[in-house]
Amino acid sequence: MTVAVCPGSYDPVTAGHVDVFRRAAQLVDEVVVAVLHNPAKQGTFSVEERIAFIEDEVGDLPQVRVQAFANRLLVDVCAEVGATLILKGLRGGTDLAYEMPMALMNRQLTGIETLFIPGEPSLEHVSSSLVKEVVRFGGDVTGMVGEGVRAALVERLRQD
Ligand code: COD
Repeated sequence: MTVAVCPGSYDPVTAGHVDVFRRAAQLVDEVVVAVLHNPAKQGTFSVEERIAFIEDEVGDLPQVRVQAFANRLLVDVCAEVGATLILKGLRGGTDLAYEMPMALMNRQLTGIETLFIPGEPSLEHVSSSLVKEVVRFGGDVTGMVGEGVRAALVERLRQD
């Protein structure tokens, strides 16, 4: 049985992330969506909120589960859940430059490999930080995030 981890901060989950989860679920037996802390990012939503948003999106996929891990290395999370792969979406050159050192570091730490799933072109521009910025200044992110996330973003961020 192959278990893969899809790690991220998912603050909040976007349609781009969900596309990666769905495609990952077709490749392995079990996908653990791991909600982790990225020290470079300040959180907008609590971990519990992020998990609930993701669960809303993947409820129809029995092979996908969502779990948060506090103050942990990704490689330790992989060992804990029995994952032999890290699966990540890749949106092009900028993502590659950011992701490569992490992939190599994780491989050096435990030998675990990272596989990249090319981002769906129509969602390449969609990131958690950009959707937050668009909502903050009054733009519409329908289709870029789920309806529950959209409403929560408007409530939390919109400056009227
Ligand atoms: N299409 C496809 N893929 C996408 C899209 C999109 N539109 N948007 C985002 N993605 C991909 C990203 O490329 C990323 O791979 C993944 O989705 C998650 O994205 P984010 O932005 O939610 O998550 P990040 O980049 O903040 O996550 C960083 C981690 C939390 C994974 C990292 O900091 C980590 O591993 N932390 C744990 C501590 C650790 O082990 N540190 C050492 C790492 S070597």
